[in-house]
Amino acid sequence: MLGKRIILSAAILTIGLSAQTWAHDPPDLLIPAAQFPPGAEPVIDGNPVEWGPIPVETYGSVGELLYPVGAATREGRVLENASQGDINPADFQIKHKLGWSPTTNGFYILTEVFDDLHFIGRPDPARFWLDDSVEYGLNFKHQASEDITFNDGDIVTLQKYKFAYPPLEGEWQFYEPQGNLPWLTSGTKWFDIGITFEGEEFGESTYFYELRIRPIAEMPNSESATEDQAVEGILQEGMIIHWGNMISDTDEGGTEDQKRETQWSTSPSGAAANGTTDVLLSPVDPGIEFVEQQTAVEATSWARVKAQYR
Ligand SMILES: [Ca+2]
Ligand SMILES: [Ca+2]
Ligand SMILES: [Ca+2]
Repeated sequence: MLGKRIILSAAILTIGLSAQTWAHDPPDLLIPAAQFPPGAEPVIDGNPVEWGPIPVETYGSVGELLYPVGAATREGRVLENASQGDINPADFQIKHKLGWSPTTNGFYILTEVFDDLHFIGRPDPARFWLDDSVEYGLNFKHQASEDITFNDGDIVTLQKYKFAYPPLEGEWQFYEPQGNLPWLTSGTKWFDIGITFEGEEFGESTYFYELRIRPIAEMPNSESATEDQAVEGILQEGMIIHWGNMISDTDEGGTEDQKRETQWSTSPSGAAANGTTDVLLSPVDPGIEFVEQQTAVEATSWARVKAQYR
């Protein structure tokens, strides 16, 4: 408990010192989310077909633009002195695309991760961050870091959605601050994720993480929070929300100290998916030829892949 308190104090100090720069991080970045017209919203199955026509240059971010964050940047680590874009594409590549829909009130994410070795082998299944994993945060209220509330017993305004896949002893989805609410899990009204891969499941591969998140503007940070206590945030065109993300690469492990070689975010303060990157909810882009629906063949084969891991 003492250790936890010390860490917490250090975190508060850090936030206090850098509040200005953390308000919207990085301050000059605004990522537009493509608006899906009705009927063109992605089916959450890990099949990225709906995302094909959406240019990542406009509606997303790629490895060369991301910042090294988290444990990998600590003293003595490979990335200690790395800066934006210092990613080795032979080791790890990341592509994020963002979308949204006023019809479903959904915020959509597709993250494509190439990895020379997809590794799942942490000693404790709960410590997902030691394995290849993806983490996202959403702060609907678009708050500066110092205004986000995330403490026990508080009203929380940041939700985090974290995954390490495939499951280890059944564990693969992790939510913060509340991870054990039966109404707040994948496949509910509040969010859904579909994950697939091409290549070797535990080798060289590209994983596709496809998410739909229905924003929770605020809710009690309590193990007994009920669904009707969650205040839904309504997405509107022209609105800016805060998105957080951190994608981790581990290529070897099996011990408590296994290496997270690289961890990348759209924001220098994005460790643990802190939600500080500005995302603009764009109008429908007439230049995009949206995929109205998947073909039946595609839907069937991808659904089967997904079902193996449910
Ligand atoms: Ca899909
Ligand atoms: Ca790697
Ligand atoms: Ca890896």
